[in-house]
Amino acid sequence: MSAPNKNYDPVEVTALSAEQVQRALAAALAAIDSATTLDELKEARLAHSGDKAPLSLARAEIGALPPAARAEAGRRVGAATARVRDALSARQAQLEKERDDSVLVTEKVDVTLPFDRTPPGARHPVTLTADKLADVFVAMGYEVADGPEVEAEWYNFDALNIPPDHPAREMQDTLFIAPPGSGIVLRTQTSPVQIRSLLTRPLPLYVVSPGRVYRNEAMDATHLSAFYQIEGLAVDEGLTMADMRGAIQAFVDALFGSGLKTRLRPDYFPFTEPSAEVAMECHVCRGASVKPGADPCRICRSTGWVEIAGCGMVNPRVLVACGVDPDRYSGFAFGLGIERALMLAHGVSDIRDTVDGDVRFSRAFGTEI
Ligand code: FA5
Repeated sequence: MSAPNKNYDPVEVTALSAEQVQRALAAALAAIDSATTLDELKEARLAHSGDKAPLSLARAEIGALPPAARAEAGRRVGAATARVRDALSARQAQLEKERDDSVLVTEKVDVTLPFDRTPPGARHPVTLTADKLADVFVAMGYEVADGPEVEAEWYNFDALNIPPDHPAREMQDTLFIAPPGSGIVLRTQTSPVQIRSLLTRPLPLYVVSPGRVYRNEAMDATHLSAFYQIEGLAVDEGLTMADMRGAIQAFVDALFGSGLKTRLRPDYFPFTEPSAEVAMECHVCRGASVKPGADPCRICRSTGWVEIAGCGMVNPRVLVACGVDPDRYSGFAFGLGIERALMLAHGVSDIRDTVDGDVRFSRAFGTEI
């Protein structure tokens, strides 16, 4: 069955009069003209050229006009619509250009203006010296080992053959940060890393350990209460003092250039036996200041030698404390102060310059800041 016919309900349509078209056109042109931003122009476009705009509605109804009226209405509305379209695109181009011009002005970057940049910073000369020394040993196959600055007394003293009542505990004034009896200290030397390495690493072992240490000492031109040391430890079968001598010569060559003699003289450290004090030929006067009548040398105080490190063969008691068989293994260890080495290498007369934080000190080392 077919659907019932729809009721025919003719709508009477009249064309916009010339006057109405003119008014709609004038309103559109005024809105386009007064749009000062692209957003305002977008609104004007919607209002005067969108589907609901008077001219658009009029155009849509042209087809419903009596044939005789269509041509005239079409021309009138078409011409007005074309003018609106042209005005819109002209204004669009104009506003886009204004926007681009103002962006060029407001976002202009003057690359010739003086800059005010936060300096990126750089590594401190003490760090550079520590790295340089560690690198010498890494190149010889040593590993870099680390240890805590807050250390157990057992590692800092006992295992290093310094029991509680040993007079050697007085050699390094200890800073305690926990109640007496807690067994916790600020490490006074990097030597506890020897113990930590022996207890955790397989043999043979070759380690170097730079790090900060603390002592309850008054600061003066050659003493700090927090300073850096670098420790070396080698434990293997058949190591002798000749091997130790070679290792020491390597770091002297690296820091001061090759050709300086080194000298070992007996010293005492509880954790090495025998122990020695390492001195090197004075790199400034090369011994000349010792001769009668020669100019004095402030670096070596005219002795011809400067002390640079402590060293020795690892005491068998230390090996035993770490479970290492002293009949099979032997070792050597050495330790030196990094600030003191830096002072010697660069002629710094006051160690406090290394902790003042004055950037002029660092710049003198060629550090780029
Ligand atoms: C020791 O600390 C030993 N642990 C070194 C060692 C390691 C010996 C391995 C044998 C085997 P000593 O207390 O001498 O030794 O200190 C070593 C170096 O630290 C000194 O030669 C010196 O360069 C530096 N040093 C010592 N006290 C200070 C201080 N207050 N300020 C700056 N540097 C210091």
